[in-house]
Amino acid sequence: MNEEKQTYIPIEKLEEFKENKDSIIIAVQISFKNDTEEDIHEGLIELTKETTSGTWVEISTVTEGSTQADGWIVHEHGKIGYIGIPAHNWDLSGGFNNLPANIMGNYFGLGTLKQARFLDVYFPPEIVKQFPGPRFGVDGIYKKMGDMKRMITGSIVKPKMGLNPIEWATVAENVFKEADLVKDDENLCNQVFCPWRERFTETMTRQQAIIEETGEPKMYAHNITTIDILQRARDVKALAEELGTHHYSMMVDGIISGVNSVHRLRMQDDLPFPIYIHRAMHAAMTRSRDFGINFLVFAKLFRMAGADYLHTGTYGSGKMGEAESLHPTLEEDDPEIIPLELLDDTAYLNRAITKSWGDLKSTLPMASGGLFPGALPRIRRFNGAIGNAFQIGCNAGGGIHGHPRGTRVGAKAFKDVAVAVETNEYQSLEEETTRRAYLDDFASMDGNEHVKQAFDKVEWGLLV
Ligand code: CAP
Ligand code: MG
Repeated sequence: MNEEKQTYIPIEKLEEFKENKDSIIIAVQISFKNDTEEDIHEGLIELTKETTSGTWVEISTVTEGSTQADGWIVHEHGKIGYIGIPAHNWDLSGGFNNLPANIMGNYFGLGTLKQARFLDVYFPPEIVKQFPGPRFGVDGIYKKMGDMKRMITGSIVKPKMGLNPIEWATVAENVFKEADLVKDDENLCNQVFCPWRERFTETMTRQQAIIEETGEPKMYAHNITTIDILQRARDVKALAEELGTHHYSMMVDGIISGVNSVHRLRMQDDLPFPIYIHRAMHAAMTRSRDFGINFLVFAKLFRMAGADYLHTGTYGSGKMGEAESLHPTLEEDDPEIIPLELLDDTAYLNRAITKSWGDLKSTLPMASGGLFPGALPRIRRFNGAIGNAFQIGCNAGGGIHGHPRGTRVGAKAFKDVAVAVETNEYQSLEEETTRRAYLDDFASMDGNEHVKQAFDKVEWGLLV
């Protein structure tokens, strides 16, 4: 079967959706035997049995009642199968810990399958409404950021490991003097060289002074990915209360800690702080075209579980190898069919975590990974094309600390570009050439040398 011709039909657009909308539906792409239509159908039967109630051979222990847990094929589309799973197969009392084995479990290991990619999932409203979703959501986060009418600009302190608390907080302070958000990196938590209490105290003390001096909203996403996340969160809250500050989010490496950990954190009403989900390790599962899980699945689960912020890629503007471009398809509201590769696009992910979904608030997309000041105009354009305008957070580590004039100036360049692309004049420019000319003129103005240095830096440049 011809791979590049494979398209994807969103689950809710299937002709059979209506009669299956009270069940869980998963979309999986497989390769089986010679990939004829018959082979794919046979492979999907194997997969359906393995992920619901069956096994590799017929068994004598099936009862009339046990068929209530059987799965079925809803629709077949090339090498993609849409599989119905009874909603009661998810033991909701088990939270997200009982879900993966039902929708992304054994079938990846079936020796008969030559490919198994879990592309997408649909949950019936009866299930979705059992989950809290983000406590703040995009609007709540922007409210915390003073309802700024631009992209939220942030930085990851670099070097990501090895600095002592004073050194780390000093880098953070220089970011806070100009930009909005600072975060711990994915592997920094409570190492001996940078204990969390000292880092949090030094950082928040400096942050508080800048907030008092400038009146500007700031946010520190502090990594609490540890053995007992809830205890750490409570210890952080107690320390913050001692310091008299609350401008922080609880950052969790969500893939590593598990969606259930995020859900449990969200359910703590004595911890009413934003939850920031970093997705470290996701690429071990999401990049392979052979066996893996599309990040879209995790994005939906993290939104259900309560993620206020979620890393979802950079619309192909950064270092994490997304060879992606926004497909015109997404400029339509609700496409009937899309190119399969669009499922991995930041654009599709960001649409999924911000569009209306039951009573769940939206999750703020965070773009990160090889960003720099000149990358922001393109991100803003793509984010606008899916209808989200300036509502996105953009983080740069190397793209701020690598500025020729250091962190503070790099952070200023990053923030100043985010401001520049929000002018009505810039937003009215249709052509790439006129957008580039506008920003080059902006960078050439007196006082904007720091922006010009960023645009001129050979590893950075300007993407419009
Ligand atoms: C970026 C980053 C981010 C990843 C996240 C890093 O640093 O801090 O964690 O890029 O990627 O450690 O690489 P730079 P994603 O800005 O210096 O690249 O959002 O795709 O999960
Ligand atoms: Mg990082």
